[in-house]
Amino acid sequence: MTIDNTLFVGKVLLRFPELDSTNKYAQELLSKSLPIEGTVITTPNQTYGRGQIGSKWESQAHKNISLSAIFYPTFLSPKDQFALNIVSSLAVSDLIRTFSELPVRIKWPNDIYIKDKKTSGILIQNSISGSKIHSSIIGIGINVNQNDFGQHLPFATSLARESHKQYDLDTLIAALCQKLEQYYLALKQGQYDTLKEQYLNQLYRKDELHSFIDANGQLFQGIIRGIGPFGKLMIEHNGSLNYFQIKEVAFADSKR
Ligand code: BT5
Repeated sequence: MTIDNTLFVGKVLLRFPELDSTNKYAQELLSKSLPIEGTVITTPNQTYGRGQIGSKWESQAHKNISLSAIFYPTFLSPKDQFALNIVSSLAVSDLIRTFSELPVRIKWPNDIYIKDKKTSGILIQNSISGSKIHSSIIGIGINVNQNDFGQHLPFATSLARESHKQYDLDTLIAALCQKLEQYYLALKQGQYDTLKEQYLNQLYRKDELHSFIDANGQLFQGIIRGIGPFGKLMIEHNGSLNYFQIKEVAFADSKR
C-alpha cells in the first residue's frame, strides 16, 4: 500500500507486521540513510512504543494507529520547533473530526483529548544541526478500536470507546498522511499565525480557572491563556503570566 491522495507524505510507506517502536525505526533509518521526505513507518503491532522523556506508549495489537513520518523542516529555526507540535496536533484533531462527531481538544503540548481523556499522543524527535532543524520524526499514536485500557491508564480512551463504532485503520492512516501533509505545507508556506490560532481555539481548558501543580509540588490556581515563546504554556496566576515547559506543570485533578 502507498498513499494515493498526497504529494509526498506516505509515498514511501514502510509497514511492518510488528515493530518495537516506529520512532526508533525512523531514527535508525535516518542514521544510516537519507530517506525521502514524507517517508512513513507504521505497524499494527508496536510492542515498545515510546512517550516523552522515558515514558511508554501502550497499544493493543491490530486495534490502533502507530505511525512515524520523516520531515526535513530546514525552513524552521530551532527556536520555532513548536510549530511542528502545532502541525501534528492539528492533523490528528482534524482527522478525528473528519471521521466522527466527537468533541476533540488539544491538550498542551500535543495530546489529543476527547472530553477529559487522552486518545492520541505525539512524540516529535528533531535533530538540530547548527541553526537548522535537519530532520524531524513525527510519531503519532492514536487509540482507535481498543476498548479496554489497564487500570493504570484511567485517563486513556479511544475513538471506538467514545463513539461506539469501529474504524478501518487503513482508511484512517491514509487520511492522517493527507492531513499531516496539508498542515505541514501550510506551515512551510508561511501560515504559522493561522495554524497557531487554530491550535489555540482547540486548546483544552483554555480560559478556565483550574488547579495546577508546578515542578516543586506547589499547588496554584491559574488560567491557561495561550502559548509563549518556545511553545511554553502561558498560565495566568494572580494577575501575572507565567511560562512553563513540558513536565514543569500539570493539572492538579489528574496530575497530567
Ligand atoms: C506521548 O507521550 O503521549 C507520546 C506517545 C507517542 C506514541 C507514538 S506511537 C508511534 C510513535 N512511535 C513511538 O515509539 N512513539 C510514537 P507522553 O505525553 O509522555 O505520554 C505517555 C503517557 O501516556 C504514559 O506514561 C501513560 O501514562 C499514558 N499512556 C500510555 N499509553 C497510552 C495510551 N494508549 N492511551 C492513553 N494514554 C497512554
